[in-house]
Amino acid sequence: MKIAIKFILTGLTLLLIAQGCAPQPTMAPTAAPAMLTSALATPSTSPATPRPKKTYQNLVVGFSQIGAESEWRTADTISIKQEAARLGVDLIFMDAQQEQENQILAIRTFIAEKVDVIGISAVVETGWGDIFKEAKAAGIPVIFVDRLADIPTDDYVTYLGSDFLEEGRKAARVMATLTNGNANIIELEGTIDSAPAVDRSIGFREILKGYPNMKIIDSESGDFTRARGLEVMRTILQEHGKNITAVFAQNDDMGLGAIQAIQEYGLKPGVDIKIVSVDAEKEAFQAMIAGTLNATVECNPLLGPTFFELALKVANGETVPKRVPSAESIFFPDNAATILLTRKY
Ligand code: GYE
Repeated sequence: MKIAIKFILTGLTLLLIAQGCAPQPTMAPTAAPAMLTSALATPSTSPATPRPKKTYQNLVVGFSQIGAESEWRTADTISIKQEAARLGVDLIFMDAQQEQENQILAIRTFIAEKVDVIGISAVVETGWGDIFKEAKAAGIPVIFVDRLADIPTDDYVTYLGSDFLEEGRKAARVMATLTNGNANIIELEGTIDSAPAVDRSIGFREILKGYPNMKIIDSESGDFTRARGLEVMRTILQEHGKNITAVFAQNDDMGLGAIQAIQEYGLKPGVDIKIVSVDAEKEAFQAMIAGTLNATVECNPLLGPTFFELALKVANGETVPKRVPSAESIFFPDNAATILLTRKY
C-alpha cells in the first residue's frame, strides 16, 4: 500500500515537473515565530484514531499553494518553506499553478499519504465539491492559510489570514482623501471568485456609498499579475483615456503594471491618476518613493510561523481559534524610504 501511495505521489510530482512547477528546494531559515491572537476559540478536529503526541520533528504537513502569481505569493511560499526547515517539519509542498484541479489533486495525494495536517490557500472560493469532507472523513485536519474556500465551517479547523473586506474599505477611505471625494475610478480586480478579489471589491464599494462623486467607471480582472495589470490597463486607457482620475489595484503587482501602462499613455501615475493598491511589497515602496503610487494597504504574507504553530496544535487535538487574523496597516510615500529599509517582502 505504502509503495502504491509513493507511486501516486511520484506520479503527481512528475506531472507538476512537466508543468514546470516542481517543488522548490527548501530555503535557509530566517522567519521569526508569531503568536496566535484571536479569542474565538473552537475545538479542533480530533484524528479518527489516537496517535502518539506529535512534535515538529515528526509532523508531516501537506501544503497546497496557489502558484507564484505575485511577489506576495513568493514571499508567502518562502515563509512557509523556511519555517518548515527551521522547525524540522516534513513538508510536502505542492504548487497548483493557479488551477483548482491541481489543488484538488494535491489534497487527494495528501490524504493518500496520511499527512498529519493539510494546509491550503484556496485559489477560488467555489467549486470544491466534497474534497474537504474527504479529508475530514480521513481524520486529517484542514487549515486554510491566506484564502478561505466557501465551504461549511465544520469542514475545516481554522483559517489564518487577512481581513480582505477591511483592506477594501481602507483602500476606499484613502482614495477618498486623495481625491477629495471626486473620482472616476478604474478597479483592477484580482482573480475572479478568489476570496481577496470578492471581499476587497465589496469593502471598497461599501465605503464608496458615502461618496456620491466617486464612481467606478470600469472594473476588470488582472488576475493578480503584473503582466495582466499592464495589459488590461492599456486597453482601459484606450477606452477611457483622460477621463480616468484614480485606480484601485487589488494588489501591488497589478498596480505596478497599471503604472507602466499610464506612463506609456503619456500621463503621470500618482499625479494625473491617483493609485492605491494592496499588499505593501518592496516594489510598492519603491514606486511610492518615485511618486508613481499614492498608497499601499498592507496584506501580510509571512504566515509560515503561525501556520506551523497551529498545525502542531491541531495535530495533537488541541483547541485553536477558528479564525486567526493578521495585523496590518497602510503605507504612504512620506515615510516609504525609511520603512523600505526594514521591509521583509
Ligand atoms: O493580495 C495577491 C496574491 O491572497 C492575499 O493573492 C492574497 C493575494 C495577494 O496574488 O498579491
